[in-house]
Amino acid sequence: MATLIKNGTLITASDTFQSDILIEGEIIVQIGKDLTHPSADVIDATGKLIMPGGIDPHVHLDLPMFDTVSSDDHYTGHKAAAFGGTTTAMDFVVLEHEGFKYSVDLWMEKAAKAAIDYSFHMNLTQFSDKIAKEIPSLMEMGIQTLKVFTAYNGRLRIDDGSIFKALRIAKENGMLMMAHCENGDVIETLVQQALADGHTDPEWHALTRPSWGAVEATLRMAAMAEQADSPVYIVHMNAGGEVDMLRYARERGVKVMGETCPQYLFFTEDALSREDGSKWICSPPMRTEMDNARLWQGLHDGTLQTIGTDHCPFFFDGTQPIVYEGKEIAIAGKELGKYNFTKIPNGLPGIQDRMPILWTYGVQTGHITPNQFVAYMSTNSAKIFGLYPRKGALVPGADADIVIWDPEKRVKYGVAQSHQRTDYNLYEGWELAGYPEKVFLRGKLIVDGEKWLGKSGDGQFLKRGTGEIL
Ligand code: DUC
Ligand code: ZN
Ligand code: ZN
Repeated sequence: MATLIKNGTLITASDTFQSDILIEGEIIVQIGKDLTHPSADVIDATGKLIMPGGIDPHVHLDLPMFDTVSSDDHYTGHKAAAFGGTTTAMDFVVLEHEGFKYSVDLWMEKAAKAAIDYSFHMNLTQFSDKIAKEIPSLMEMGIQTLKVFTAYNGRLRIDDGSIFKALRIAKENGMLMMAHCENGDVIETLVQQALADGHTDPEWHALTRPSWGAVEATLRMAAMAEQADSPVYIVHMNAGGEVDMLRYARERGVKVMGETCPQYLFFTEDALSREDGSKWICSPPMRTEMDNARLWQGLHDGTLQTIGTDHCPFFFDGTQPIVYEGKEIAIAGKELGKYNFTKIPNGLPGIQDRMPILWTYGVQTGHITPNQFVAYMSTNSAKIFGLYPRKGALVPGADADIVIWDPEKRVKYGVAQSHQRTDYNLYEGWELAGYPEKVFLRGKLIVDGEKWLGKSGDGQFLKRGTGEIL
């Protein structure tokens, strides 16, 4: 089976040019002008933009949290991703006491229903000599990344000494450490104090997680990475001061990279004071307009490398079912913390929203160029996470993960347009100019306008090798 996409404008991380693309089977085989093929399906892409499928480096599908689970699984989350132009998603494996292999097998079972390609990062939430010895086995499983937490004392956090040892092991094995940067000790103290003082509203989520913790933990991670001579990738950067720390460290040659997420670019902690404030509860929290602006600056000048979503949706009101693919479904959500902000499940929807929202409100507004858009949405993640040039590139030999983008399409966005399995959307009523029209996963058309042509099981697990340091 062959598909010939004619007369589109290709946008890559470095160039913009008119060209045709020929796909045979799952692969891009030719890029050039005036291509022909005797039997290909021909798509006229005049006036359309052609980009590599998006890669979301940070999602949490089917993740147990508090007394519930994130409301998108590896099928519904992937379907939503595809409608937003994303064809690869990277999820985080929960480390069980039985060890890495057991934990990965569990996540593989959950992900068997995948509808786009996917890979895993391993949460390194326990550390011992035994675990240290087993870390290299992750590379054999195709998992090149470990995530550590400097917050969530007694649950997910490991101490700095263990992080430092793990950084050295990562370095020896060509692996990459990812870090969730906040100050767990300060947070624990502030949360206890807030509850003792009777503060239970959502705004206290942000007030008990000050941005200074994120800033100093980012510098601390960069410093440990430098001392271990190992790279580190800071996830979900949310504070302007974190961008400063990243810039400071990178200017000194430290191999530190950074990811931000749309919610930290568009919203502030003020959202938590709304009547429906729990919709915006995520960790780390959103900050101030000044932080939004400094994160944009970090993207504009290339201090940051990627935009992920941290997609971890919950229902706003999980007592009221919604209809998804013709069936009613309700999953306990934010209402669990109605009387106590510490019981509100942490996380937001965003896997479908990321590319359309960033196109209109990032590219059209001049914060980033179209080429930076492709770099942040796809190519840089492919490079950092060891998938390039199979993914994230429009070149012969690459997987034919392709988005045909209609720059003229106008959409009033919101929960009605979204396939994310939850009852709200953060961008309700936002006007979009430009939207994905057709999405290919390894040569197969899976989204055609409003039509879903993908299916559960279409997605493949991607074994990853050592990536690049950007
Ligand atoms: N933050 C969230 O808000 N949800 C899931 C995990 C995380 O780090
Ligand atoms: Zn995190
Ligand atoms: Zn996360």
